[in-house]
Amino acid sequence: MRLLTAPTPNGWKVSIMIEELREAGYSFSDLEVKMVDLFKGEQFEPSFMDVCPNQKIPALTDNGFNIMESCAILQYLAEKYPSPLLPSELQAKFEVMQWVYWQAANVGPVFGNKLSYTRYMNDIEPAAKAHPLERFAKEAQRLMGVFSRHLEGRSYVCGEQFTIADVALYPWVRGWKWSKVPIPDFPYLEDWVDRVRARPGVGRGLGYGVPESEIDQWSESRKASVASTGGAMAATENLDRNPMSSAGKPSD
Ligand SMILES: N[C@@H](CCC(=O)N[C@@H](CS)C(=O)NCC(=O)O)C(=O)O
Repeated sequence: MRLLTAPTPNGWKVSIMIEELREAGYSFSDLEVKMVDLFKGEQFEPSFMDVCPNQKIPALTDNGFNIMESCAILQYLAEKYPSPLLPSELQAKFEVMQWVYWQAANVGPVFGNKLSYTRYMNDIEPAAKAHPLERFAKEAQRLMGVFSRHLEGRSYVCGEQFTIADVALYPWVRGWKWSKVPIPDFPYLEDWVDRVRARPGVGRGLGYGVPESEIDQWSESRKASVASTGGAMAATENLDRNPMSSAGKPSD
């Protein structure tokens, strides 16, 4: 099995999953982890695009089968390696899956956009950022309100059992200081972040591609390096990196 990843929220979902499955007794002795250098643009190289046509990490190859999209990879691993991370009974399973979909459709894109306008969009005037910043900040706040209300009386997303719904949500929510989404405004989120962080598998998963001393507290030089990587990736002109773009470009 080969994991193509990078030290980012979507990448950490899968590395946390692998380490949680190790906690559940699976060995992953054949696992090869390849760090993809997003700053150098390795996600646009043909060898990466053969595995992941969407040009974004993470991606996984398992016995010749390629799979992309972090949450699809979580479900694939959860079904291949049965454990309490994903119940098999239909309704219990979909109690988990609805939150996985909620993360993929809402928290990931909204936090990603909020983060881009907060930290990375240095090539545009502050006035041009004002509307998207307000929009994504308000939606991120609304989502965290939904999540906090749901967590009342629960240790994890689906009750007392840690599942792939927690795995999918945690890397984005833990980065609230970086994306400047003030989760301390909500009563149950910080406790959940601390509870998830305390799990040994989660700690090891967060260490993929990151020096141990920087797992919880980035150095100033790391912040600057992540900001410049993010800045290059978020730049609107770089959205055009599609081999078909000149042929397929819509006219205004
Ligand atoms: N929906 C995708 C999103 C993946 C994604 O946005 N990955 C980012 C890193 S967190 C990436 O590879 N960015 C590179 C780029 O945008 O060029 C997933 O969940 O896997």
